[in-house]
Amino acid sequence: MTEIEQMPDFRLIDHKGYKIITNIHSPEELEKLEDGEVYDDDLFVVTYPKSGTIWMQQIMTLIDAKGDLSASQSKLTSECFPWVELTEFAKNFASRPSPRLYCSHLPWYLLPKGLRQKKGKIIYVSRNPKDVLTSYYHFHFFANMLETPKDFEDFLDKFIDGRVNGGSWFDHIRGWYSHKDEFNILFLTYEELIKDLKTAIVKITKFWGKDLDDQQVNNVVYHSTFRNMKTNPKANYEEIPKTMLDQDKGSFMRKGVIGDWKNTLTVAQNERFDQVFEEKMSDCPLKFVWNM
Ligand code: PPS
Repeated sequence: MTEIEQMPDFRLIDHKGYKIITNIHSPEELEKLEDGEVYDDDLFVVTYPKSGTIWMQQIMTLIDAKGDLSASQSKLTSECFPWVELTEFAKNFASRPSPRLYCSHLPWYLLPKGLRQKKGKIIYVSRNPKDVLTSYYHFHFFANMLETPKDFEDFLDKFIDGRVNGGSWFDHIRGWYSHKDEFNILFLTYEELIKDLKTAIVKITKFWGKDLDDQQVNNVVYHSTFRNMKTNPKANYEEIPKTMLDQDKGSFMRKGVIGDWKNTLTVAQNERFDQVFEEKMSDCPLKFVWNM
């Protein structure tokens, strides 16, 4: 059987106003996940796609190992720190041993309801949406479960309308931000991690309630820089099968900078994005860093 014949049928479908992918997500399992029991030592990192998820997976795994890279090398990052919405993990939510670490792209209303009683902790990481859009566009050529865009204009339409895995960036961030007081949540931005990784790591460590000395924090910083993650097969997902990610066509660790959108959006596309941003976000107090 060829690679193509083995490829599962990946289709974007709607689940309660959010977009998921057939064969990796299941509406039935997501429905059950909402009622899953939450424990105080559960920790979720929540992001819209391309906002720094695998970066946070690496940072959190290293904080947990007090900066010891070898402790985080024995298993795939996706096993230590899985996406809760993937069917195999959503199904086993109740039986996973504590303390449970998950990442998720789900909107606020699809994660287990217990989180809304401030049980467990959430770290929400956002990124300026022009860089999210740019990163996501490139990722669609690399990830086989996502439809290859016709061109950037086509992808821009889909992103603005929320016709992508993860749904609307605007709804995602607005939803999480407006419901923040219901959760035990720390908001961080990709840009603050870029600008001062150590300060961000110390903030995360405190929020999580971990106790690391300065050398251990420095080790976490060192092993989670873009350069070091890019050459670490465990951190950059080189081991994911080709049916999911075609390593010849791209990389999770692409550029890792602020402002790459300038190399992709035309002047007209940028003006259109600014107009949509203004319409959808003018009443939201969150501020974004667009350039370094
Ligand atoms: S996904 O598919 O949603 O899990 O993708 P996600 O991990 O959220 O986002 C991938 C982008 O994060 C960048 N990245 C980093 N930037 C700086 N430093 C480090 N250490 C780092 N790790 C990951 C990665 O390069 C992707 O952004 P782009 O702009 O495509 O480079």
